[in-house]
Amino acid sequence: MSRDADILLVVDVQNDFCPGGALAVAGGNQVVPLINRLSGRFAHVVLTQDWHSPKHQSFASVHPGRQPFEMAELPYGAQILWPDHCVQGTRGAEFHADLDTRRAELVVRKGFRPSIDSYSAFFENDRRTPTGLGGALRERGVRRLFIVGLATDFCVRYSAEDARRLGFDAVVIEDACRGIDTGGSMAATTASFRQNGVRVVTSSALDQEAA
Ligand code: VGL
Ligand code: ZN
Repeated sequence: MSRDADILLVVDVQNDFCPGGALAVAGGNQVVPLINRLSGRFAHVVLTQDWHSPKHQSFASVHPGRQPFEMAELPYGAQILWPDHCVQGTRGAEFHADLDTRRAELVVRKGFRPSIDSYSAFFENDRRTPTGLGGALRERGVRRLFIVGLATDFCVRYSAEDARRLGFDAVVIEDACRGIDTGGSMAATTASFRQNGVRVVTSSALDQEAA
């Protein structure tokens, strides 16, 4: 697993997605020790960081009368409205204090355009505006991504789908992820992974493969 064509993609392990944060994912903090252990075993580690402008259009607070977790129609399509979270420069947007970021070679910040959300590490939610990660990984000869982090049913899911769409192999390490689960999103994620050829493994199965 230290193959040069593999990377570990660590998605949005930030305070706001951990207990006590603005968009807390149940058990979000529990992935940290496991991800730290995994990152020591990969030759290449890339992080993503949800990094919203203040008054971002994905925030329910900017839509009068709307509540978090409701759906809205934005110019690029349907969008879930979220509590304000991961605002640039805030504590909530910082990586979890125990996440070992020392070996990260690249940090992809996303969601900074005020009018469009970005779940995926590769494309914003119009699914066309690239972040640049696809080109960066291709130029470096990466062929396979192992994906971990928060949240399973949003940023992990969209990143894995887009990785497949771009022709990379995608492996989600499920016990190193936690989900939000709103409106059937976890079930939809399981179905999507199956349909799109995203492999789902446990970290212990990976340990055995490597042994
Ligand atoms: C995420 C909702 C809004 C995620 C980010 O990291 O999965 N979810 N912004
Ligand atoms: Zn966000």
